[in-house]
Amino acid sequence: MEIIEIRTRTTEGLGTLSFLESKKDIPFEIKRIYYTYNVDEGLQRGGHAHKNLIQLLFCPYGSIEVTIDNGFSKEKIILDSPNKGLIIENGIWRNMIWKMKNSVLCVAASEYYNEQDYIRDYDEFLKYVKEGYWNNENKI
Ligand code: T46
Repeated sequence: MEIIEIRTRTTEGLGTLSFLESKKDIPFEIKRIYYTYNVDEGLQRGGHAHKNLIQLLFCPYGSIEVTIDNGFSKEKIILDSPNKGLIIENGIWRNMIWKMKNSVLCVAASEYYNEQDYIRDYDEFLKYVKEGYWNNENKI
């Protein structure tokens, strides 16, 4: 897990622009972008880990609490600023709670969508962790 500050330029009187580049600001090539919106306050999404996928999460509008869990410990991160990014490696269980209605969650992903890459059962996730599937390299 890594929290990054997304590069940002403010032009006087014209607002602010944030940007990031593959392999410069984040440690992977972006193969996919997706975003989640129209979500009511208090709703929770996620509840899965990825076998191989690495992602950057950021919230350009609103406030979203992300809980990450490596099978040993959990940590909560609030994405509440457009220039704050959270890199989540593979082998990490995640949940996201919408702290503000209509908050937008944007994700840059290292791989194309592949349902086979998901672990959606928590006990199965713990089994992968205990068997050393990720060699414990991705501990929080
Ligand atoms: C993650 C968190 C942060 C696709 O068809 N293509 C896609 O690229 C994605 C991401 C999803 N889907 C389908 C799969 C489901 O039928 O869209 C539906 C909703 O996906 P899911 O329930 O997995 O959404 P979240 O918000 O729980 O999780 C998503 C990502 O799936 C996941 O990788 O890390 O956002």
